[in-house]
Amino acid sequence: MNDSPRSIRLLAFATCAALAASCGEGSPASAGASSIGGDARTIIAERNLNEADVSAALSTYTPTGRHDEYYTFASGGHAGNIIVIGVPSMRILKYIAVFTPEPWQGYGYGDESGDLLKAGSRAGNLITWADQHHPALSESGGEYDGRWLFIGDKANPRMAVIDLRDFMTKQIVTSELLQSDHGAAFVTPDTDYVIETSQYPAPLGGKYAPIESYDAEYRGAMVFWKFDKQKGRIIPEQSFAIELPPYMQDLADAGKRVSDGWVFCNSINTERAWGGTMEGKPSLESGSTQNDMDYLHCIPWKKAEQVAAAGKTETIAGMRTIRLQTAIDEGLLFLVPEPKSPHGVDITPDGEDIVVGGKLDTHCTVYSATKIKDLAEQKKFAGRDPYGVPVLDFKQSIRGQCEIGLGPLHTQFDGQGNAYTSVFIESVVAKWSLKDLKLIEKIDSHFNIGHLCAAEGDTVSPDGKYLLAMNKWALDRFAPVGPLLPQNFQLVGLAGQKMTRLYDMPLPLGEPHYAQMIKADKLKPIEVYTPIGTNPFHEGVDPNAVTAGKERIERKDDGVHVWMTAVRSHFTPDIVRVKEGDVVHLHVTNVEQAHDATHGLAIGSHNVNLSLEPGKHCNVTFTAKRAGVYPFYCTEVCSALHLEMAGYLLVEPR
Ligand code: CUK
Repeated sequence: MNDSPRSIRLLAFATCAALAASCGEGSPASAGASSIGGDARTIIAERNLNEADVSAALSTYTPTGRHDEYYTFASGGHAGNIIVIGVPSMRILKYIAVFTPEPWQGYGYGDESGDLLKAGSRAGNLITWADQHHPALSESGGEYDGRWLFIGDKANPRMAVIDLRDFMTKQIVTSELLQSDHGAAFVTPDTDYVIETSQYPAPLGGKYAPIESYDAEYRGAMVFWKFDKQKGRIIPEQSFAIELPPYMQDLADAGKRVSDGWVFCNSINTERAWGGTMEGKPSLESGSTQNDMDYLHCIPWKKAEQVAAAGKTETIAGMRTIRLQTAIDEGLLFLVPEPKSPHGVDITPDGEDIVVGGKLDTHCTVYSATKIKDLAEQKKFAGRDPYGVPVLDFKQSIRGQCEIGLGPLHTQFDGQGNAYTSVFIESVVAKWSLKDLKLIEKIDSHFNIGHLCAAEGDTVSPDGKYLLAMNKWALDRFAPVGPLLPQNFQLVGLAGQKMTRLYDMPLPLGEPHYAQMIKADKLKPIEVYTPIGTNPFHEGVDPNAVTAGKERIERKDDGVHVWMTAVRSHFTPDIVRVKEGDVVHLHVTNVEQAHDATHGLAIGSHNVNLSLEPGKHCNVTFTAKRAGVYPFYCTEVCSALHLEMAGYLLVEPR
């Protein structure tokens, strides 16, 4: 940890040069015998490595027991989880279960985690997957504070709250106001609100309206989920939404510093195309790309918060909603043209510049928050959209444009005045200067980069140093695994004169889209649950927590209750007798406080699978439908007598 990557790199070059000199050119490795794990010089020759390879290896290699400098929290995409990755080692540290049941963590297999997943039901359906795009770390004063993480689900618009003390999902909320999201999650600089914006317009509140009434009945909306930092929970009753015109709102970013109090959101399909290729209409793809300009949405959310507090809302599907006309009347929504099918909108560390990448454009357009606010406040409008929303003049709103390359998407910052933009079609990361909007350098990505993520790169004080290129295509980068290929995360070093590629990491479980990278020392994870009997989903000791000596089995009106403890290497009780058809309520406490002394509890044939970290309490309810003898046992190797940590569920016939 005391060696900076830059000094490591310099050392690497020095070492390499010395090695190359002493090796002599093309000195052949001795045939047959391998020197892997032996002499460095020979390994370099044998593995056919060059200077850059060795430098990259030394920049990321992390000896045993040494911790990473950064955590990256990447969306797990379709897998509905979060991937925690150490940087620079690129070692996966954990998957955090969010929207999908996860057996190792017992997530979705106990009463409370089951209820959590049920809270994310939509249209009466329990949903067991997600399409996660954008994780957002909680912020204080525009800095990551290491306390919470949020993520949305594009397919089934929901918002999840993850506690970074125990890396567990604590809450899932959803509103039928929206039928999809994409601009989610984004937080305001003090995490007062977590923002979720719809992508595909639909009648608000989960209603039906014919698609022919798209212009009149279909709408977008931006939801401001109120986050209570004391409780660590979203408070749906204190949340509100703003109705938006039926454009396809895309990514959003909350203003900071100069632009604090505002949120900016892209849109595509301002043409309001809705497909119908088999009904003689143009495809959505062609219908939505007719206009040269779409609209950046500029929303003063602090003002909107006051309008909502004044009760100028209508409750739709349980959500206090500021209707579009009210938003126009109260000065809560302004549009600014933005070039052709924009995608990313990212605000500079000082909050002054709003960088927009156009998928079908070659520029990043840099808007000025000050100019936009002035035009909005002075009501200097260039016109109105078909819904009467004021439109600001493009030229008067921008500071300039930077010629980037084909298909700029997302931008992050290094705190040294540089911006880094992912360029999808050209498949590069472009580094450019914010001061004079000039391109500095490009580095190839393999291949077709989507998002990128620099160390604390969207905060008020980015660190530079590392950047993660999140590539959609891997093609030939890894050993072939059939037609479905992993994504490729490429770690890029920013500390040197030039950007350097340090590591390729295949990501084989979903399309992650976005990640955020935070300095590791900002997190303060707990080691065990204290006091013993803590229920992580309730906070505090569970009313059914068990202490040693108080284990018991009782038959009650609602079924058989079993209060059980787990400790190396036994469950108490280890025989559970019930009758065929009984509802069984199992209350299990791991009464240990030793670091990493985790037990599991599996009961065969009953879909019961708990993870019992030290001090944790779990409740699970199941029905013993069929008479029989069912062993139960600990699923985490916990001691030399782990195999003996077992018991029997005896289901007697009626
Ligand atoms: S993203 Cu969601 S389509 Cu560029 Cu933020 Cu991948």
